[in-house]
Amino acid sequence: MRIVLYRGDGVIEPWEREFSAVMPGVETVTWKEGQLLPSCDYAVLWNPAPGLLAQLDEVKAIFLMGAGVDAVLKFGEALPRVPLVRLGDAGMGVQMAEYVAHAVLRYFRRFDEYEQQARHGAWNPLPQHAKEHFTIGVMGLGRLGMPVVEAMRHFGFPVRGWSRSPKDLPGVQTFAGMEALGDFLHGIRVLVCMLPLTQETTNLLDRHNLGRLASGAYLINVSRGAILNEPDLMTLIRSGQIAGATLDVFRHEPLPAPHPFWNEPRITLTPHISALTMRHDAVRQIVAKVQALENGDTVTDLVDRQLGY
Ligand code: NDP
Ligand code: OXD
Repeated sequence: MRIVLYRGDGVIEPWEREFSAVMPGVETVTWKEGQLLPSCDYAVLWNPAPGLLAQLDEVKAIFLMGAGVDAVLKFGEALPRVPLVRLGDAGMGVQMAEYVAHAVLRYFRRFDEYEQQARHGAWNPLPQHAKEHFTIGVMGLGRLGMPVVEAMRHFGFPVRGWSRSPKDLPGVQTFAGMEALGDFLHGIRVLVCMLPLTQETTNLLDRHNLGRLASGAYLINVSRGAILNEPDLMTLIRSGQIAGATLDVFRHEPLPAPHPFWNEPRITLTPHISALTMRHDAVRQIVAKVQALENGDTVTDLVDRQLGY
């Protein structure tokens, strides 16, 4: 069996080593712009180049080294019509829960304000927020959204969830579809975005929708930058309607040097690290799916090209 491994960032050698360790008989090949690819059974990719995609019509499936699929679906008809398989949780769910729990608790327990106070030598206990009014809204109740919901429930916050299709989750107030978006957003204190980037979700977090949150609400975006209208967020933060944000993803990454987010103290930035691909887990998951396909079995985590995730 031959598998082509490709990453837009070129860091492929550790993946080759991991595949050889888990699947000793497999031949892994790499690809460089302009090369003719030998016939391969499968492709395992992240941020692929169009020149490679054009040579993958004959593979049995394309596996992605991550959970987000927007960077491949953007190729539209140029993407070979073969099964496209994203990573499942593969160790990312717990990382998302850690990241979001940290950002929520930092805001809820006012650690951000205590950090500022400490810098000025101020010993000044602040009034505690009332948890029963501190509703956390999670947009996207998928593989990575659900561990976040569970973490928030663990801490006893009132939790709302929003998804495309209706869900029944114990202890969570659920909302589904665009028609329920207004009711979902109304009065939320912390909004967590865990949605995939699709035609429907692009620019969803704009002035209008963010303006529906409770006054002084907080935003956490860990999914994709283009879901957020960045100038609208700046306007709402400057006006005080939004208290601040923790952002891990941006419309342009790395975030360009002159971007106003860099100099806004109410925004905490991280460089797209909220849930990293765990190579060890990812390769084992992909290899198990390759074996399932070879045995004629179905696999989970197939991408629905119509839905865009
Ligand atoms: P899933 O596909 O498992 O879940 C997506 C969720 O979003 C589902 O609940 C789905 O609803 C909901 N959804 C999709 N479209 C809409 C819509 N139009 N309206 C309402 N709800 C919608 O995705 P994951 O949880 O695995 O991942 C989410 C995203 O996180 C990824 O797409 C990726 O962009 C991002 N990500 C970011 C990382 C980082 O480090 N920053 C790392 C990994 C992923 P339904 O349940 O009805 O289908
Ligand atoms: C992913 C990501 O989608 O790293 O896996 O953002």
